[in-house]
Amino acid sequence: MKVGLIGFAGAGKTSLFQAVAEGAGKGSIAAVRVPDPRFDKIVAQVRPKKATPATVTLTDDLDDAQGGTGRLFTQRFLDEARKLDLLLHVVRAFESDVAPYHASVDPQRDISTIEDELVLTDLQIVENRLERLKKSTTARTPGTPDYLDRVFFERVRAELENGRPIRALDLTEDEAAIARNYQFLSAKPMVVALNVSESEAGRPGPEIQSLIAKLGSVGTQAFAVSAEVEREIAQLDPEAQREFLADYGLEEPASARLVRAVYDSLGLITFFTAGENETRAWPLRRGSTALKAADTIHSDIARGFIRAEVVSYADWEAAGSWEAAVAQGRMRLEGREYVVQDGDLLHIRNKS
Ligand SMILES: Nc1nc2c(ncn2[C@@H]2O[C@H](COP(=O)(O)OP(=O)(O)O)[C@@H](O)[C@H]2O)c(=O)[nH]1
Ligand SMILES: [Mg+2]
Repeated sequence: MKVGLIGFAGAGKTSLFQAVAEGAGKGSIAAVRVPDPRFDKIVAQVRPKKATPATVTLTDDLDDAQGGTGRLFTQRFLDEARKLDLLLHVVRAFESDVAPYHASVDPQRDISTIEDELVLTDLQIVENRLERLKKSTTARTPGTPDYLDRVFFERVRAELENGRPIRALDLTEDEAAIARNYQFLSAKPMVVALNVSESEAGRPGPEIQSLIAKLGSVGTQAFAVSAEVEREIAQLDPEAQREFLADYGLEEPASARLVRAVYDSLGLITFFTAGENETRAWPLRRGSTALKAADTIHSDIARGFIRAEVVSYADWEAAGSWEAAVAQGRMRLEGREYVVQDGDLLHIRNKS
């Protein structure tokens, strides 16, 4: 899953990136580990040669949104943003005498400005497409792909004109497929990181809290973070990290909050494969089948799929090991249509 940081210059994108890339700060792409105590327990029990946690790919290589007049997004930004699975909007919510910003600090304004521009960008694509469909005779013939596009785009145009992002619409499977096909930016899930001042690092003020609640009520995950504080903490050794987090009243580092918001927004769950050579945690879209899980591991395993051996995490934990769970009759054999549950341990029997 590819997540890109977007926002104005000086909002704190690079600071947040460095905080969650564990202080490494090398390059602008990082595999951010998904914190999961269940995975840690499985690894401690299995003691595999290699333990691979689930990760989310975070990139900080998009152009800054341009403050002032003119277009907000560069062409390069648009091209890169279309490839992302999720947009993570870093919003400036801290005052500073030393770090410049193009305007006064106003998180709500910045959120609306960026959202409006995403909507406008999609609206132009929709209008261009409708213009071309006007000339198509098949667009007037029910059942043709052009016809379906036209009906869908006319509805989307009306919504976009009212400032509603495509992600806020209830789409059928077919409509969602069209939206994906066109890589609409306002259709992509968005998470908002409110970059607050040091003093609010652990306990954001009432304004920030109500903004988070407001965003949540329209289905946008948001969290507060002090990128500066977290970047400094990330550079410490683990022991000192825990102390400083506690001092700020933080229960977990920024990376954990970020990943949780991303996971929720994308509708992801985690399943595990507990091999002696490699034990691994895998992100998977909620509602996916065992066949899809097999394909996530390797397309060959999906092709040769016979059955999935499944132990739920609760059963694994109660039994203490895979073998014990099997001995207690807790291992189930499931077919390709089985809907994988969060925490399932899977072993795919396959012909490959
Ligand atoms: N006081 C304060 N300064 C911050 C914070 N986050 C970022 N900055 C500063 O703001 C400036 C811009 O931050 P940067 O991460 O480069 O923003 P970007 O342009 O969005 O990548 C830098 O000087 C940072 O040190 C914060 O939470 N508090
Ligand atoms: Mg930057």
